Amino acid sequence: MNRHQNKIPDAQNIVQSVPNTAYYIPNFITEQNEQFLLNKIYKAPKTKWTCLSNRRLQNWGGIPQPKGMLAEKLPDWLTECCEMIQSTNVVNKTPNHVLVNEYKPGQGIMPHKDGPLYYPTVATISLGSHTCLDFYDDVNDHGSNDLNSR
Ligand SMILES: O=C(O)CCC(=O)C(=O)O
Repeated sequence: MNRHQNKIPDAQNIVQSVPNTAYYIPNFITEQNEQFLLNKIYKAPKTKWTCLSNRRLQNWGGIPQPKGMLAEKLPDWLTECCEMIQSTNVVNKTPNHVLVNEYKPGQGIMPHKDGPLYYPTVATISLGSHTCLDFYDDVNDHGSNDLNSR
C-alpha cells in the first residue's frame, strides 16, 4: 500500500458540522488498496464471520470481551493499513484491532456508544461504497438532548 501523506489535523479534513475531534479524509486509500482489502476480507474462512440480525462482522486482532480484549496478532494484510492510519498523526499508537462490518444495501447499525475498548480513537475506512455516519449528542438522564446540532 502507498504511504499516506495526509497528516491531520489539516484544515481540509475538518468537518464543520461534527465535533472538532472528527476528521474526514477522502480517498484515504487507493482503489487498488480497496480491492486488496476486499479480497482478503472475502477470502477469509466462513467461520470468521459473526452473523447478527442486520449485518455480519469479522474481528481481527482479538475479540472484545466485557473484561477487555482477548488480543491476537493482526494479520499482515491489515498491518499496513493500520500503519497508514497511524501515519496521519491522529493516533499515537498503531491500531491494535480491526472490526470489519459488512452492510448490505439498506442495512446499518443502530445509534450506540462504543465501549471503553474503543477509547480514545476510532478510525473508519469505507470499502466498496460510500457511507453515512451520523453523530448524535448524548441523551441525558431525562431522555432529551442538551444540544441538537449534528
Ligand atoms: O461500521 C461502522 O462504521 C460503525 C461500527 C460500530 O460502531 C460498531 O461496530 O460498534
